[in-house]
Amino acid sequence: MPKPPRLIVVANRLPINRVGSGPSARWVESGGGLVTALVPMCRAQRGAWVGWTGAATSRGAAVRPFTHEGIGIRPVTLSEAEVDGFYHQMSNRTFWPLYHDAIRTPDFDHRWWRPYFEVNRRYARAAASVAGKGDLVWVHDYHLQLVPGMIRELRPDVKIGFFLHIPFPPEELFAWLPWREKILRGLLGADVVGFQTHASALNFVRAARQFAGAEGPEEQLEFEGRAVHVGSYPISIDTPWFEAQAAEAETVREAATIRRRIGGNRKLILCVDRLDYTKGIDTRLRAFELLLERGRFTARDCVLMQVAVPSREPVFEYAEMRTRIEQIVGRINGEYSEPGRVAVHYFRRSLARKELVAYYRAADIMVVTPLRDGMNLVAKEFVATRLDGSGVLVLSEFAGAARELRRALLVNPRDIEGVASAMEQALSMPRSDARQRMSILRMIVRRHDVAVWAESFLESLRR
Ligand code: ADQ
Repeated sequence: MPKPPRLIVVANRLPINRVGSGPSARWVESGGGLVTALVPMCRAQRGAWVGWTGAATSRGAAVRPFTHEGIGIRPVTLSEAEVDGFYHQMSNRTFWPLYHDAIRTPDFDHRWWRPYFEVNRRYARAAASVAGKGDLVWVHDYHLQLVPGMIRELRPDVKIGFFLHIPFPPEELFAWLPWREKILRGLLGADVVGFQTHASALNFVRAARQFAGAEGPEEQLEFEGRAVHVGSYPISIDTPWFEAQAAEAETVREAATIRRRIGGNRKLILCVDRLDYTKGIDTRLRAFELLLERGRFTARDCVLMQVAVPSREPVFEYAEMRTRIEQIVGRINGEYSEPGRVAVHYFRRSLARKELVAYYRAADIMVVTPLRDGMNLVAKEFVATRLDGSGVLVLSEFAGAARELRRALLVNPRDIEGVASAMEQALSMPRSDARQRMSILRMIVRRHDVAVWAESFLESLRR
């Protein structure tokens, strides 16, 4: 009998982190939806994971492959210069801004192409060396866009899938990329190319026809005599985990403590993001400032809590944005706080996942206003924790999540007046209306969790 295919995941990072040092050092599973969804699948299928360890290593120092709790771990090592050229520069200063509507002007520097290409080739070779005939190799995200094509050259006997976690830009923006044809050829090396939304899938199809000579219908392109299936597979969260965590007595206690500490009767407006310019943190703060300026609600009625995880700090645009956000927070608090009633609480730190759930539970309103976002899991996580059906979600139209979470209060994040009005609407929404909306949102995240997402992608790949 032929062996069932194994799942080989190829992602920028491994699903485990090395903690501690010396003989007591060990590998522990990193959190996050992707890891939670794919690790059990990988384990069940005796699969493998190819990824970077997260620490730069000196040239030539390889970390040997090993097995961790039933999963083959194939570490990819990067030198400091490669972490810079491949990760900080090409991935995060070219692709990240370009694919997010060029919110910041992307930089195109030919010196970054070589490390991007070489690091992609290292991942591809690693994947090719662990895959068996007929295995399913699933490549993730914008760091590794050349990998599908490279694996196909090395191993035409495996099935190759690619999923992009961020948006794929409209053809007019994609056209800016000096390496546009190479990137498309890399992606078209896959059998299945998946996106968060139908709009991104369509953008890709147009670019592939225009710049790489792909032909045929939208969902089944023809490229160099092969069929490439293109589709949208909106990612989701580990809903059962969030529900179970929200129901824990400790979470309920923590949430009550948070509420007591902000002042019992004030409504808590919560915002949780990576500190990234795509997330619209500054415009959202300005909208809250406008709300206070209008005077219908004061710092006695409500408080905005912004939890922001530091991210990509070596990149100039991120440091600049951090300063701007901190200035706005200072300005709002200077103008509108009262003794014992701070208008904006700003925490620049990462929270443990359990703590985060307590904050979700404590909130009355969650405001998620990215200028552009592939999906946005925070919005779905908030919904999953609202076990009693309370809470209002204000959500940007430009987050992939808005395609599904249509009963949120949808806003244009650049329309500061509109966002302020949506916050006012959320603050004064009758409880029954809020519950009705939330019950529909909850049904969506319960039906469509991350396991359903992974299975639907893999089903396309097996076909
Ligand atoms: P991100 O841009 O990182 O992901 P998002 O989807 O919101 O954005 O995921 C962030 C994750 O980090 C969430 O799981 C959230 O709980 C966690 N997080 C945020 N702030 C935190 C804090 N202060 N402390 C602890 N945890 C925090 C990219 C794309 C998204 C896409 C995902 C998955 O940009 O559009 O949804 O990948 O495909």
